[in-house]
Amino acid sequence: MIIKMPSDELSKIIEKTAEDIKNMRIRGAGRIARAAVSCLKVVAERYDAKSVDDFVLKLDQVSRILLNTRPTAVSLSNGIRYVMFRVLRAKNKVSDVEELRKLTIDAASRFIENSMKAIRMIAEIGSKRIEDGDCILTHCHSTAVVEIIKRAWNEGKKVKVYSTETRPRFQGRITASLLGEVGIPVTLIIDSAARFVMNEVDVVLVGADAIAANGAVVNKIGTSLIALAAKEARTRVYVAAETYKFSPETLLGQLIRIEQRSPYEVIPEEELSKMKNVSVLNPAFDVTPPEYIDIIITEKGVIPPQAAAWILKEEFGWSFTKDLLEKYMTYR
Ligand code: RUB
Repeated sequence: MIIKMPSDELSKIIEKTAEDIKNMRIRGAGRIARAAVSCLKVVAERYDAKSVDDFVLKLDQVSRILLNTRPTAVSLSNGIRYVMFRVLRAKNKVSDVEELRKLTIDAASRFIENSMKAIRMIAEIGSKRIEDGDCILTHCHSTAVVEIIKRAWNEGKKVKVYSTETRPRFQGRITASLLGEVGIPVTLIIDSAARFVMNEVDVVLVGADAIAANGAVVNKIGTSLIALAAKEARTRVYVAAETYKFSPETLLGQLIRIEQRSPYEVIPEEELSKMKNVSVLNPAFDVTPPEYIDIIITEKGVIPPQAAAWILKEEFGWSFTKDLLEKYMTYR
């Protein structure tokens, strides 16, 4: 049964989700996408719409609020598109708001279910690429990576892990504690120690926030330096990413926007204010070129980065230009 909610209460839920994503209380590309789509689902369930147009307008407004939270996570825009594409396609065909409401709730639930299933598949496929005795280096905190390593461990592979602390927000501590909890030996290192340990490492395994059509991977700042050190040491680099992290815009030559965060994540405001002529640059992500990546592990299987365009074709079809612009790029 649909329980409608007063609009100010609903606004609070929307604002809280957007704030939680922006402030990184909800973080990691997959979780961001699921949280945004869950928010659309709550709006669909609870908004007291006067008409079909009013319902669509509300979903559209909420989509835009959510899209403004973290610009790099393509999973977020792809999640919103997944739902909104279906809403816009059905809008003129449904008999009333309730029919569209149901369709929206179903689409949102399906995206969330598929996303959870994708992580399980990635864990299953990715763990096959880990061998007994492997030393794995990871950076930041990726759910997909943690699930692969845990699965490999549960299959009896005695791995050990180096986890970078991941300045400035220290997500590496989350990775270390999640892996440590299940018994995996983890060594926390400062980010700049990656090259120091690289000769010992068998596999660098990282997640992704976005993947471009040419196979370039956008992930936590520092990933590209680690990949560079890995290439020098002839260490393999694996990326674990659900297919909804692949960016359709990049097929049309657009670049993925890199989020710039507050300088005060790097240095406290009081300290910075005492310095003369010093400013701070705090990009949240960087781009690792495809030549530095051996494989991308997706829920559809393992691909070389050069096959990223194939994944996009599977997801979005080959009509890159007019259709793609009209159907998928309204929400970005
Ligand atoms: C998180 C990060 C993760 C990817 C993949 O950055 O870079 O490697 O998002 O994560 P932030 P997942 O902490 O700034 O969100 O596999 O969980 O989607």
